[in-house]
Amino acid sequence: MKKAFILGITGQDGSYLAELLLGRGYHVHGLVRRASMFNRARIEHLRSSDPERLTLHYGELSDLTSFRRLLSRVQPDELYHLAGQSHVGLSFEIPEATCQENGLAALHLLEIVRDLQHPMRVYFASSSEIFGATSSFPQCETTPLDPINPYGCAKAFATQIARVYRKAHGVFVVNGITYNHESPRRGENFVTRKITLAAARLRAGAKEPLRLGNLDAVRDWGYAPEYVEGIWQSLQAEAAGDYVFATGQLCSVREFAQAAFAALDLDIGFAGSGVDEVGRRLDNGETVLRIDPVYYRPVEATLLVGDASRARTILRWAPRTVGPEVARVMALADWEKVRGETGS
Ligand code: G4F
Repeated sequence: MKKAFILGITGQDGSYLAELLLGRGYHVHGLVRRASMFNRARIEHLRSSDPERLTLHYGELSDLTSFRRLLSRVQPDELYHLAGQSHVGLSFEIPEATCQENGLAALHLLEIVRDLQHPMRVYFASSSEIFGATSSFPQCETTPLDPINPYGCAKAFATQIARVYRKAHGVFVVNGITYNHESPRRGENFVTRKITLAAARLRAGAKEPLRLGNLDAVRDWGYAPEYVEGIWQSLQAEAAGDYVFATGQLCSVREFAQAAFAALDLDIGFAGSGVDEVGRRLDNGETVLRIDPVYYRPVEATLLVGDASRARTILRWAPRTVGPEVARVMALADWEKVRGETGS
């Protein structure tokens, strides 16, 4: 039985990946942080359905000696490094922690893997944010790195150091350069989930308008369960390499919001501009969306849109759910959740 180790198993991608691996007969190990509150909602169903093949270990990647001991005991065939501070906006507030968790931690991990006798394949969760201010559209694996926020800088460092370990030390390490990928399991402080939850609550009768930052920001939004398929496939390939995982299509925050509201039969129109822009229901004129500059970022990435040709050719991976359709799937899931909670 193949063994996989997932760092970040309690997150959106980690939980979908654990499901996929268990479905493929793996024994899955995951590292979880000791905290006063449980944060395992996304994998609770797996813990009860597959207790023999899912093993959780308390630990921290920063506790290097313990983590090294754990890895040499478990001896996984595949190691997925999906952990870290994942909020770009927050990285302006906590840049040092972000760079520790998203940059230096990858180097620590590679050093451990390099020393271990047991060979393992490593996946590193890189990000479109490594391209930040690029003027190349769409971006691919060879697009020069040009990050513009602490999060992107940390991911750029880790991506490049992984390339160094691949070339210099022969470590089988893959950089998955993923563009935004969302799902009903997305954290509530990311714009997509914030929108779909607000739409569901509005439909259930809530009156408080949704407050967002830059509605003109555009992203290449895909569907997380499809991205973990590519992540797994990338470690099954003959050779290690970098892969862009993206839809190749752009959608603005405004368009995403419109699609989410429309999925719940709430048509909204926009009026005004800048901080005075508002979203109103077309049927009754009610204001359901306002701008709050607190959510503006000091700098915004340019047009991050990915070319996934390499993943398509080598891994036979292709996204199926794109932008507005992702919004629809998430809004319907949140509506079910809110309906259950409120009895609507
Ligand atoms: O949902 P976001 O916070 O995602 P962002 O910054 O693109 O980062 C996500 O995708 C990256 C690429 O895959 C990952 F590396 C990263 O870990 C994370 O998963 O923001 C998306 C856009 C931004 O332009 C932001 O300015 O939405 C804009 N936005 C507008 N109003 C908002 C809001 N973002 C948030 N979080 N909250 C708002 O109210």
